[in-house]
Order: sequence, then structure tokens, then C-alpha cells
Amino acid sequence: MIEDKAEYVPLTSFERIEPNDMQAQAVALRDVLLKRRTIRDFSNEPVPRELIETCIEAAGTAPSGANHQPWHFVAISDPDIKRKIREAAEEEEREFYATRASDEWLEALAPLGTDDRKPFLETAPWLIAVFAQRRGGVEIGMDKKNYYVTESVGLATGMLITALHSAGLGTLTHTPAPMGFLTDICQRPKTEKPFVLMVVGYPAENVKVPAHALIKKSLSDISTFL
Ligand code: IYR
Repeated sequence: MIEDKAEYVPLTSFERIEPNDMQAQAVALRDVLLKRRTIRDFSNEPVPRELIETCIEAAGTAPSGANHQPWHFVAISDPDIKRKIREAAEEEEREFYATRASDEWLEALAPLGTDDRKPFLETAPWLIAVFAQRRGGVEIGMDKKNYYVTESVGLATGMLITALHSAGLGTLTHTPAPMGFLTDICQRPKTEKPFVLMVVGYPAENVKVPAHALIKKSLSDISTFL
């Protein structure tokens, strides 16, 4: 019994849903998630800090390797810092689109219509830089090896996107490559790796999304039941 090896406490938070309601709940959440679109054109309308804080708390509930919670979220609304991030990201992106990206990569991106201009990094009210911690531990101040860091931070980022979307916000999952500049600008330790830069806010009026993004694989494409 694992209970003999470690301290266990009763599970008090699990709530059983009426069997009749379970499918309806699953359908309702699926339909909420089906409405999420990545957007690249943001309104400058402010978003309350408390909403961002709550969504980060939701992200922080993700499962993680050995429960080390190897993530740190830097939420940025300061216009000067957003400008610095835009300038650094655009510099990297100019390199990327001009020389670094392979032809195959550029071909894959063509239907999205992206390029090296990233004005949304200043327009959007919030940027959330997500960092992955190679070392840490179950409590702040520890310096132990973390495990399954990429998987854990990926899960937390997915939950962050879900929380932001369900709170009525639009997002862009942005990965300027390389993202090293975020470590300096956000003043994070070198043992943390920038993972993703989430752009958060309301969509600009009459925003459009690439038709390419509406291609969704079906249940039978993405799953096998044995
Ligand atoms: N980071 C670049 C390129 C880019 C790469 C992928 I993969 C995308 O899905 C979208 C963009 C940019 O942000 O433009």
C-alpha cells in the first residue's frame, strides 16, 4: 500500500456528477473550447489584473512531475516593458523569416500569414511570459532537480489558455525563437527557460482569423478506441 510509504489524507474535493449530467457537462466544455481561436490582432482595452491573477492560479493547478510545479508566470502590463519585448521579439523574427527558417517551415506558416511584425506585443493589455524551471522543488527556495519539465509546463500552459478563454479573453500563443531575451527583460534566473509568451486581451474589432486554423481533425482522426 502506498499509504504505508507516504502520508495520505482523504480526498474531499471530488464531486460526483449525476450520470445524466456528465455527458451534458462534457459537451458544454467541448463547445466552449471549440469556440477558442488564436487571434493576432488585439484591442488595447484594459483587462483587470485580478482576472489575470485568477487565470494564473488556475494554470498553477496543473499536474507536474513530482509535484514540483516547475513554472513561473510573468504577467506584464507595463508599456515600457511591452515595448522592449516587442523590439527584441521583432529583431529575432526578422532573422527568422529572412534566414533562419527553412523553406519547409515557411511553407507551413504561409497559410497563417504571419511575418516579423508583432504590434500586438504592445497593443494587448497583458503579456504572460511562461518560464520552465529546470531546478526547484515542491516549495519555493528549494534547489532540487525538476522532472518532466516540458510536459508539466505544457500542461499548465494549456490550462492557462483554457482559463483565459473561459474568462472571455482572447489569446495568442507566441514563441519568438529564440526567446532568451525574455530572461533578461523579465529578470528571471538563468536556470529558467522561457517556454512561451502568451498574448492576452480582447480581440480587435472585426478581427479575422486564418481559414487554415479552422481545419480541425475529427474524433476518428485523432483517436483510436481499443
Ligand atoms: N515565431 C514566429 C514563427 C511562427 C512559428 C510557428 I510553428 C507558428 O505556428 C507561428 C509563427 C512568429 O511568431 O511569427
